Amino acid sequence: MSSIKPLVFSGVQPTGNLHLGNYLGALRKFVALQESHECIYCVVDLHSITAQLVHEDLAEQTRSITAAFLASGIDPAKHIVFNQSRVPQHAELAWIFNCVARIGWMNRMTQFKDKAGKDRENASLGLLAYPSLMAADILVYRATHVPVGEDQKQHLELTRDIAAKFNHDFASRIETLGVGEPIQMGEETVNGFFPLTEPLIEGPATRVMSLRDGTKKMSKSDPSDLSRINLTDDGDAIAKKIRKAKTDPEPLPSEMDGLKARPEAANLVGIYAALADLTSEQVIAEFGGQQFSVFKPALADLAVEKLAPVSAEMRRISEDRAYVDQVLRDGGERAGALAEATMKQVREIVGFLAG
Ligand code: AQP
Repeated sequence: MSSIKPLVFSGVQPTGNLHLGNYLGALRKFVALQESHECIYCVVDLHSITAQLVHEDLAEQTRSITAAFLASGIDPAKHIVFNQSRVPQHAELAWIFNCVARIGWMNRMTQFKDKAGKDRENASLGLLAYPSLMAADILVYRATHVPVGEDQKQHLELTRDIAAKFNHDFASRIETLGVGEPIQMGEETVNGFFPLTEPLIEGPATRVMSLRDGTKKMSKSDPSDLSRINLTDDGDAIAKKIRKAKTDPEPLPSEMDGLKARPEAANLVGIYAALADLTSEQVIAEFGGQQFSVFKPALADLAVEKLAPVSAEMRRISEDRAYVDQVLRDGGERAGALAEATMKQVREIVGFLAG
């Protein structure tokens, strides 16, 4: 019987307030997948120290992301919610993957290039190795599916490369120990230990853009708060940010093609579609030909209707610190048991002496 079963894993860094991009690109998908899959959702605190080492409020940020998970509708009793640093097997597997992956692979990552900036020599080694830890987060559970935003696609391709190279480099030990599974590699089926994880990147809001610049991703670290809608914003703040969102003077087009050279308009249409569970085509069919003076208030009403209950629930849950900590402790124990089962086999495959 195969021990690789369909399993969803994903994580969010505790590096600031969650925004609409995180919500539509990740959290809402996390919630939907609970119906069809076993899921593990992680607050990836080890990742948060790669770009900036000292965070005065790391513990509070970790609780706040957990509260956002729970407020969005993740059920911590049926699924697993925990913070990464509680399960040291993530870091242990990441070290092995550091020795599997090549420096050239890491140097090509656009997130590393963006975050390291011009002075790459001065970036932390952790920032360079970030995708290796991300591969370990996923593969320590031998997870098969990972819901993420478009920006994480390249890291997931690297996760597949690391899994494939591990399976290849240790092929004979995997065979001898009898711990392999049939893994589909393109047309071929090979005997391997780690699955080739599938990214789940679908829908109209896989890359929500800044409200101030439709060519830049909506991001926690953008200095302008007007560039993003935070999950903690109240109704007035949400409405104000949408009213002030950058647009052009033209009305919305009647055909999708008309959005091609209009990134800000395309972004607002995508956000409306995702919040209303429609396609962008359906939004264009409804609002095509209308001015932004009509579309923006409709979008603001919809955003407030969908986000206000989440932000109220987040505030309520955040006040119950003991409950949030208990969820993370309990999730950490359950995740730790699963991760240790994988690592026992990995240690044997690599050949470390134990016992
Ligand atoms: N703009 C976005 N549109 C769609 N999805 C997004 N995600 C992030 N931004 C967008 C997805 O949210 C999940 C969690 O991301 P994260 O917080 O762990 O890391 P991040 O991508 O670094 O988030 P930010 O907000 O962009 O932070 P900074 O400013 O620190 O870089 C992931 O699934 C991500 O794809």
